[in-house]
Amino acid sequence: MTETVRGRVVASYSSDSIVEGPDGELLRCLSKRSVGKPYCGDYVRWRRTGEHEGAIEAIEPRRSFLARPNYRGDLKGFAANVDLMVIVSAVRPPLDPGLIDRYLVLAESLGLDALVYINKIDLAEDAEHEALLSQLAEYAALGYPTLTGSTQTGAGIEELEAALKGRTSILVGQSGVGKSSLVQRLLPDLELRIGALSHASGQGRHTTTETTLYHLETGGDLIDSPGIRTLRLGHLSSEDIAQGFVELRPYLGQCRFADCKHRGEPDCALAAAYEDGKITPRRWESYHEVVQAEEKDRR
Ligand SMILES: Nc1nc2c(ncn2[C@@H]2O[C@H](COP(=O)(O)OP(=O)(O)OP(=O)(O)O)[C@@H](O)[C@H]2O)c(=O)[nH]1
Ligand SMILES: [Mg+2]
Ligand SMILES: [Zn+2]
Repeated sequence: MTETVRGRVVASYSSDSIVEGPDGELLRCLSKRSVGKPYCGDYVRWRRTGEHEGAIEAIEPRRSFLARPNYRGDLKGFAANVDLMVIVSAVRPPLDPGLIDRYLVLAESLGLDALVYINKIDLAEDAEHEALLSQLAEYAALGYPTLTGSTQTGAGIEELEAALKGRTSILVGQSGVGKSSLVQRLLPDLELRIGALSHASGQGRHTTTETTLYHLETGGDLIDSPGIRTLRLGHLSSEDIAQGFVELRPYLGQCRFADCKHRGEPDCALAAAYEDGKITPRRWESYHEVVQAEEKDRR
């Protein structure tokens, strides 16, 4: 039998995956059930079975694994070996700070870096622009890098490219915010690669339906993912969620009651921190919203 070769999964479908071989060849690969399901970004060992066809024999250990519950509450993976989560919002559809907070919780739970990006800045009038900048300032104050840009004017693209350099990043966010447009802007030869992918997968491309990995000229990899409306976090404990609001971290475990829900109990360290202005009213409310929504989901 031929030896196995190392490759990276650039897209994963229900029954097969597209694996990129050492010379850039794209192969349609099946994997044995015993191997487990490969996800976009996975490093795998594969064996050739035909022209542009192979079999995945093993999945290498992951340095990160991104998953979220689906509408039924089942945890579904969507990407692996990611370093940076780029949370993309836009001037239109309007910014959803609650969704950004949820993505930050997910990134923190996985130990990923996060960057908050606002696209379509060309559509913002002066007053709107000011409002967006102050919303971004809230995230910058927490230590998250923030950027604004436009795929139309090219504003912010160089800064984004610099942030993506040399690591694997994933673009996440609502549908229509411009994730795929950002990929297109960053990759001049994209049509070519998408053409090759569509051919290999036998699927056309109109909307983003599959999570797909692209190589940047700067040496990094960029994963485009389909937009979502809500991000459920039912797989995380309320402790995980609190950890995901980074400004609350210094006060966790300091309440009088070990099982404090931080909803008006006496000597609540988090409520005291809030009274002290350590967390903004919007984030404090957002924190409670996330915890309560996920408690309801788990019931
Ligand atoms: N004005 C303006 N429009 C933009 C910009 N970036 C993208 N768009 C438009 O926004 C629409 C959605 O862009 P996409 O890149 O498909 O959005 P997406 O986030 O990939 O959406 P999904 O794949 O559904 O998640 C398209 O019509 C783009 O032309 C921008 O910077 N400015
Ligand atoms: Mg898209
Ligand atoms: Zn408390």
